[in-house]
Amino acid sequence: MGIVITAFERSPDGGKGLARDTRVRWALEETGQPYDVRLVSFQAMKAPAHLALHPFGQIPTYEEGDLALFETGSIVFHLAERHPGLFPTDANARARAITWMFAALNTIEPPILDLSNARVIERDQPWAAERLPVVVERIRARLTQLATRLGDSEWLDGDFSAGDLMMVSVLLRLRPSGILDEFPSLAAYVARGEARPAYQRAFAAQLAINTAPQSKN
Ligand code: GTB
Repeated sequence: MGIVITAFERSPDGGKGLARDTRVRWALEETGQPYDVRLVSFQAMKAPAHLALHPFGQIPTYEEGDLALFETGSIVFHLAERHPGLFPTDANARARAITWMFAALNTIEPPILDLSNARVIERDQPWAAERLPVVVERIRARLTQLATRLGDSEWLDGDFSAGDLMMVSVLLRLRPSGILDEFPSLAAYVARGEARPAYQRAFAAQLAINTAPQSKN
């Protein structure tokens, strides 16, 4: 069996590429791995067959032979480790690329997720209006630090790596908020990521699914 990932049958973003299968597709494209996609509905995600693959009932999952993975960090790490294209060969540079993957997922993504939660899930809470500016300021503080480190470099540490793939993927989620545009160097960094042919292929593949006419069954 080749590689099979799961994705939303219909992403709530309508194909903007913000659902997390896009970063896995991107890693597969960067490493030149062919893959198939199994589309799942929200209902199917919570059913036993999918829960056996993903204990939290989410997408994406990754299957390759008898290996089943969940968590995009783990999936991208797996691909970067097994195939050339996403990790440097030098051991220390590789360790730093892994560090940036963790930084993206553990330091930058959490406040960005807080913003989504504040805007959507917590919107009707009596304290929502007070919380929102606090969350936005926390993001700005992190982006200021990240922009300082990036400086005028093309990528975070030498050549493009899995660390950049993850960081760009995480930052993309901010674009609809307008906050990314407050940081021109980071907006340009994200645009460089999006311009990569592998990203373009990944984006086009998820867009095709999310804009295809829906079956009436
Ligand atoms: N930590 C996990 C990982 O990195 O793999 C998180 C996985 C995750 O949150 N998956 C989401 C999911 O399955 C889809 S990506 N949610 C369904 C559920 O939990 O029931 C999150 C997402 C959803 C929608 C948009 N959007 O519409 O813009 C963006 C991102």
